[in-house]
Amino acid sequence: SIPEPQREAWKRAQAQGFRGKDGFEKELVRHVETTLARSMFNCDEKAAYSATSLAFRDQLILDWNRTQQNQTYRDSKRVYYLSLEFLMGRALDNAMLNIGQKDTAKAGLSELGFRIEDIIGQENDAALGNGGLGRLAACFLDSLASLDFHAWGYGLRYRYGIFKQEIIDGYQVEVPDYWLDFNPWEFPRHDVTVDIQFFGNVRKESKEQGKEVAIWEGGEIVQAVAYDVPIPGYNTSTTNNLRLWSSKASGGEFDFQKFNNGDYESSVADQQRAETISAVLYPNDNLERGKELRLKQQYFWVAASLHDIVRRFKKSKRPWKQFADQVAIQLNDTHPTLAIVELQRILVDIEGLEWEEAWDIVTSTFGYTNHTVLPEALEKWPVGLVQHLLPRHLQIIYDINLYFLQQVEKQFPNDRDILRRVSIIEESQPKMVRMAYLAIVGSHKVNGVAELHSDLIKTTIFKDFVEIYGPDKFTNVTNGITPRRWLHQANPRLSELIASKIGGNDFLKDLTKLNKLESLAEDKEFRKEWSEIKYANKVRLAKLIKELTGVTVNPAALFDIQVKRIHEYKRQQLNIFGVIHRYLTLKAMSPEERKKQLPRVSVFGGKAAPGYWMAKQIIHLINAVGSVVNNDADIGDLLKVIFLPDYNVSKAEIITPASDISEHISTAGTEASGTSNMKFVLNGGLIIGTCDGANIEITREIGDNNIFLFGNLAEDVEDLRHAHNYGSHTIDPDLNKVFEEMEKGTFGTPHDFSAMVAAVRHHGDYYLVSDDFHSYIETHKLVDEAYRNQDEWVAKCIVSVARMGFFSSDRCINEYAESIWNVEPLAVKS
Ligand code: GPQ
Repeated sequence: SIPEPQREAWKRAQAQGFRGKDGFEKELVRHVETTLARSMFNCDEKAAYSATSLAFRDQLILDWNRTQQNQTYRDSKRVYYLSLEFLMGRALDNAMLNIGQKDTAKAGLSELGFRIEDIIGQENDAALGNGGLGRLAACFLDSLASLDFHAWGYGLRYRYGIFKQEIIDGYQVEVPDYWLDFNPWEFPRHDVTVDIQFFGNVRKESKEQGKEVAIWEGGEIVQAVAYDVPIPGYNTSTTNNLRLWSSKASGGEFDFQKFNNGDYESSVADQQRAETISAVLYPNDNLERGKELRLKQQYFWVAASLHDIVRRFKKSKRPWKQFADQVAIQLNDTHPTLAIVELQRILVDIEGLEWEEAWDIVTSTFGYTNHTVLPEALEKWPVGLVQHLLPRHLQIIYDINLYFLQQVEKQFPNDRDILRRVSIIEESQPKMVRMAYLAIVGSHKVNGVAELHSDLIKTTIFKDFVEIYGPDKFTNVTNGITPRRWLHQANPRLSELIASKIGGNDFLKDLTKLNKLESLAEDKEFRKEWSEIKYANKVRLAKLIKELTGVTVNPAALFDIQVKRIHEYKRQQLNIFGVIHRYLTLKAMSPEERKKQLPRVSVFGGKAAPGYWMAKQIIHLINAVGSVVNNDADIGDLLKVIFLPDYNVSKAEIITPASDISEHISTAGTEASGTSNMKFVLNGGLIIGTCDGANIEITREIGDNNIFLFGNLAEDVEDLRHAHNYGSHTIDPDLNKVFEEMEKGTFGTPHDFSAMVAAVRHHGDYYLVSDDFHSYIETHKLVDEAYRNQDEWVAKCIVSVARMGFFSSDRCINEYAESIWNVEPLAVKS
């Protein structure tokens, strides 16, 4: 720190952001000419993007500095959101809007010869996530900053984000996403490093008074380097931090010892091995595959983050018993569960606390969010692997389990089986560590992400734990989305129209204010403006479709959209079977009859995990159906089937505002919440969906006459599955016709799709596609009918938007703050 007498000079020289259009232009040109070493003679759009971003980054970092200084000075309780995924998308547009300087930039760029949309379009998405879970984390960061919470995100700085998807001959091909060639949004902190240990042995050493301490030694060290990403709040100077860790060989660039011994190649190999840890995001959604490198990633990230958090706490010189008053750590799913073990290790082995005292601190610090009930997604690690990689942690896990089971045994003295059921160690071959159980035992609160989901975890996968801890440990926080990105940024015209009618932009910070729209649903003039915006958004999507697939679609058609990860439980197969049914129905009509039908565009988008064969077959079928239907002269505009390649956040910003209807049709009880359902409704689209996840609460909020619900209920799923396997299983006759057509070769080699058909006919139809098919088709008929009455349709859309206030991620962050973290917002004082 600079001594007092010199501080005046610092203050005089203080960095200042730009002001106004001229100030922005000056900064932009300065960055082009100095930072980028270019000039007006070779400044292309990429360079203009870079310079614009640097100008805004400068602005953000000044606010970031002030926020961090302020938060350090106030030293109030901080929230740490640990997530292996942050699906941020693009930063520039968001930064401009949150700072409130987009118009300035637009005018400045225009004077300098650029269109702002082209410049925004230069940015690579920061795609450090798979789907909903990662995007939720990104929305939460936006809300935490916008609401002035003192909060940091911690994650990994993957060199490769989620792969880019190409469609070749109708099949998904994965291409690496090397997104870091130029990333102006991160600040490398080469001075903030943590050494992370792996492997080695544990030795016990006796200390005074017969006390034993564990010493973990040997093994190897990998260095974690911090990269900070500023997170601007909307219309506030609070700028929070997302700290991403990157792995590097420890001891500088490489091992000089080895180098001097003439072992140059192996020192380079060590270096590369260390760097592999943060190299790539695992591309699985709702699936855990138990790879050693994934466990290494988890520990590397968790250990670096905890070291950082503890270091910050220790600076305040408070006693340890105040730790949980100063620190709340939220575990985004079980991926960071080792943080529980690591904090216990730090407190007991390094800081010398007694086990019980340490454990009290640990359990008061952590909260755990569960995002799925799917068994294949629940993390388990082989005991042998944990033992090898983290020998001391395995001992601590065993001790945690021992004390936990002793307590359970006392509580249920006559129940032997409960111990087996709830043990953190599954006594299988090989033995496994059940991470969700460890997360529950080590946290003070466990939450699901929608009401149905939170009820389900209490009655199914975590039932025994409700018996043990009582129901209060388990709670619900229904997911939400940030209206800044998902309305204001993605749909600027709608945002502007709303603002002009309800008295300004306040709704972007208090989304319940949208309710003032409700009375406008019957206003003819307003409905017209509303429809024009929807139409323009559809034109924008039609353009993207043309660019990416070559297919021309009619923007006047009903746009029916399903975009999300491809998964059997999300049932894109139900959708495409329904599309085939529609095609067959149209083909069977006379030309006169056909003329009366409503034109439709069925849009699909989403990535399949590279190892998920069935999901890839579904993509192939969608494309195969598209190439037949889109080229059938009998059909023309009446039906188009589009698979949009490489669905990501920036494409979602174009797709979401353009839907008339979107599909959220998971088998009841399988989709924990879903969040794109909220985005579509907020953008004035209606939805067709099952009684699952947040669809249920959306229905409660907007009214059941504004949503198209269909299908079996979660409570009936088990019986239906049982009947498929042990009774007679008859397939819906309309679905059978669809299958027969596929088997005739109408969409290419029948063999290509035989597994998808067999899954329904012969393998128990686990996802209830046949059971729900009839009501799905019937409900789509209702959609067509409703769409014909445009006045009523638009009124439904307006009323729905008016009632979506509940689904802001601001509401959800306030709930976490109150019921789990016990923190209050504190704005930066200027
Ligand atoms: N979710 Cl476990 C993911 O995106 N990936 C995962 O690995 C798991 C859950 C989703 C979940 O499927 C959605 O229903 C939720 O809306 C979302 O998490 C956020 O909670």
